[in-house]
Amino acid sequence: MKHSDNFSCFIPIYNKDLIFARYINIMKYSVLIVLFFSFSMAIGQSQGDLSPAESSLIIQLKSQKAWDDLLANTQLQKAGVTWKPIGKSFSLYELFTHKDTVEEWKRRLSNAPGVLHVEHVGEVQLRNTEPNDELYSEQWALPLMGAPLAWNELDGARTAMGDEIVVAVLDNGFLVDHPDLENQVWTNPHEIPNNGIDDDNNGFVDDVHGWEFLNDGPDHNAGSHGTPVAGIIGASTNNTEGIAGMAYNTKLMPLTAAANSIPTPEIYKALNYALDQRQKYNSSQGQEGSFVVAINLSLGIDFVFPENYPIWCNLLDSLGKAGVIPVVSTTNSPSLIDSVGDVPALCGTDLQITVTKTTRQDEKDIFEGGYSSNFVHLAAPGQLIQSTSSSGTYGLFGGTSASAPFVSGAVALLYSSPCVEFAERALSRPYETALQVKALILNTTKPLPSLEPITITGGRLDIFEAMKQANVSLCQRDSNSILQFGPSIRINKVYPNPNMGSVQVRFTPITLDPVEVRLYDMVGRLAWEDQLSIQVFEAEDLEFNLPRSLASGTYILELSQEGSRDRTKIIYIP
Ligand SMILES: [Ca+2]
Ligand SMILES: [Ca+2]
Ligand SMILES: [Ca+2]
Repeated sequence: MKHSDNFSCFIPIYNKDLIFARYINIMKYSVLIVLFFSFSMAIGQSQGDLSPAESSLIIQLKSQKAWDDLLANTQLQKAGVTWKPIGKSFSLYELFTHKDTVEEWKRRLSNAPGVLHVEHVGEVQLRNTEPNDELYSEQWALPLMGAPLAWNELDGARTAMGDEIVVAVLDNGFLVDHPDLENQVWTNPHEIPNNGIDDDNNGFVDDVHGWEFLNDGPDHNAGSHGTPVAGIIGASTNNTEGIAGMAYNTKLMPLTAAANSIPTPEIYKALNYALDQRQKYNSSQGQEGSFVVAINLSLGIDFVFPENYPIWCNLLDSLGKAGVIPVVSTTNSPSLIDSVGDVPALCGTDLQITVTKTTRQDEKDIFEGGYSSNFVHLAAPGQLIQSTSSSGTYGLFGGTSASAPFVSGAVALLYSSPCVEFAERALSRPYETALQVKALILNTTKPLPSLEPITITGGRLDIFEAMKQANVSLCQRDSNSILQFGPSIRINKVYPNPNMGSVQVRFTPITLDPVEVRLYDMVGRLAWEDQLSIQVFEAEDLEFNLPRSLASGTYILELSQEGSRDRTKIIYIP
């Protein structure tokens, strides 16, 4: 039935029951519609079946009088727009119009006198990210690290540019058809299954879901170690089954070295497999390979040093250069690893993150877990961890092997940050971007006294804190200013901005030493510099005058202390 919205001008609509009444009346008086076709709508004719409140706007006015004036001066009624008040004291109304005309009404009403704001009706989601997985209530470690809050923003599935995020799981295999893992298993998009051909030319025939390196084939065994590791990283989350995984919705690439004691050549082949996937992805801008962002190594050799295994360290370094963060469990022996030896923990490559374990009490486990203020970056829970098991069910898992997967999952989550610039850089500058992600994880750990002297950060993984800072650190900041780990100077506010010469900067210094202030023009030339002393250690206000000789325009203001710097844009209008 074609119709004109004009008709409804005869039916004052003030509540939803009456909207229904509008429907009834339309049916009843449909013959009248023809008569009112001649009413020209103020902003075009609507088509299609009439339904109540096809689309709606909310309008806020300066006063009730403004609303009355609006009604008098616009042809809201004639055009078939209906409304109902929202509350009495704010001059707020919800307007109902046809979806074809809603944008035009929004534009017109926004410009009308006495109108403060016009907005579309939004759908509000309950901020309940606690997943519905059956065993979630037993997964104490996830809320401790703020995972449910981080899941408000991050799901680990894709980058802002749509790249599918993959974590490689180098382990003794995981049960790929486990009900909580089967949907998370990575599928090689460039390999046709079971045709006996190495379609993507990576040296592995029919490697549709990764590779098993002991028997050299595409089928994986169900490792009693690899299965819980995979589940902690990325079990299907919010699927009413089993557990939640840290990475919520990331793909898991099984790289299986099918034994409990794995010869290093198998490890190296697996590292090469992941490296090849990511290098191809980088060089082809996503046309080939896969976007592997981390490789989980809940494994190692105790009582050896990097000089015994330089090739292993070298491969981890190459992975880092390609943008793959190696996440490594330190030994379960409660030892200072610098002294006793631990590979690959001691490789200490740029990108690697080495993890020890904390207990149910959120303390360093004194009975288990290596430590080092030079090589172990942080801790994550590693005791009484509920995860997927190789029998196809669930069970408790523990040790540093349970800790590293939480960090791998966190890396994957951060790559799903809703920032296009970051996602673009992840392909054009994979190494620098991965360094940013590593720095973000390390800079946002929860400080714990028991970790303070014996790890690099003195803290335990806090993914919510990392998520909160991701938008600033990964997205807006000049990447150079956050590549270093450690205390960093922060510009909190510049005012007024634009300014006419006198600038106040509120910032957080890292020492009481003088701060270097520099101004660069938009092509990066130094326009002015000074050194200013500061008074207090907390947030500090710095006030200075820019030279009168400076041309008006936009500049980059940089504050630096001890190699740490922060920058922001300022506009100077002398
Ligand atoms: Ca292949
Ligand atoms: Ca094939
Ligand atoms: Ca689940």
